[in-house]
Amino acid sequence: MAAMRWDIFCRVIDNFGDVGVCWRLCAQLARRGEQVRLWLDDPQPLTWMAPGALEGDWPGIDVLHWTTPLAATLGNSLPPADVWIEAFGCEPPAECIDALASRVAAGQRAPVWINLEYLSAEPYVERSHRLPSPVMSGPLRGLTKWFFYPGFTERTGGLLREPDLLERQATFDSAAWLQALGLPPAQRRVSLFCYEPTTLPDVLRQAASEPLGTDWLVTPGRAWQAAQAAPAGRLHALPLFSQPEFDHLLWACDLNFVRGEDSLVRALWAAQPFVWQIYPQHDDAHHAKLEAFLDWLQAPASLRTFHRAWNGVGDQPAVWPGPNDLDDWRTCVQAARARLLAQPDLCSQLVEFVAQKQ
Ligand code: TRH
Repeated sequence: MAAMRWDIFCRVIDNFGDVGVCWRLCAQLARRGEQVRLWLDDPQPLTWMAPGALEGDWPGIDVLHWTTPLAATLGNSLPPADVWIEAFGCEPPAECIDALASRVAAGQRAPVWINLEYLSAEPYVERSHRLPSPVMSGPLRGLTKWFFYPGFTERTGGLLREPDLLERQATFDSAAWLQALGLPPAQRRVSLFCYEPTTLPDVLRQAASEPLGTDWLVTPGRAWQAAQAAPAGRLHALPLFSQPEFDHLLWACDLNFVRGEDSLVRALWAAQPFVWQIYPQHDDAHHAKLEAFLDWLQAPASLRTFHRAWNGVGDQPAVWPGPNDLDDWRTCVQAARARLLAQPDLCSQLVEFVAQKQ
């Protein structure tokens, strides 16, 4: 199949997940020889997540600053794309919509237009994946967008996974990596990437009271600030890592606390025990999303209870895992990962879907 030109539109709502997911997709498409333009309203996180991205050091990827209004050099003047991906339902820039409307009116073909949705294990994902969404109003009325849902089962769009992931993991030397960071050897090493779980102070205290001792490797920003509010035990402040280095962190720890969307997927690939803090929604819609994920994960009781407490659901306290619990959690994650590895990855499925719709 000939290489295509992809426009990926991303508006940052908050945090790093929007950029993180879009960048990963861009990198994987570019590795397959595709030409990608990533439209970002806030490109700053790429300075640490993907060094060189803003300087044009990544072959096949152009990062474009999506301002409102759009700079005169963008919009109409760029060669048309074969595919439009609007990430998480963001509308493409008005200037791009108008330019496309003129091209369509002149008889040119419209790009395959995909709405790449948020990740969830809830049943609606299988029902909605690949459904058409007719454009009912505006200059592009009459065109069709397509829903594309990431997910954990075969009837979804799958998860982002690099083709060389297993190879990278197999050759990773965690001792050398930790030493290079200047981190001391530890009995139990735990990474912390979270929002502000109310139970965090209690969890830190429980871990600190154990004879084994726990070293917490804490990511900058919200996690570090939350841990600082009630510090207990050995806390190490981490720098902001590039995405590949963030993977190394997860591979080097005995237990990972992750959050949002993209780091959850990375924790699954890391195959170490993990606890997920789900992105909170105002109407508590995230409670059902959490339960659906725990069901899919086939989480043992101790892992379910910990997740609920960590996410402020119900009234049972978080109980710091003993060695047997951690073994159970690891077995569960490894089985889940094996199920996922048997499914095609998101980028491959997306390319195939686009080819069908052209
Ligand atoms: O930052 P997040 O909380 O993002 C969230 C979620 O995506 C959520 O679903 C969405 O609605 C909200 O943003 C707007 O967590 P997430 O998804 O794990 O994204 C973090 C990204 O940052 C991920 O790609 C990993 C990356 N990262 C690094 O590359 N280096 C680092 O040092 C750290 C801490 C993160």
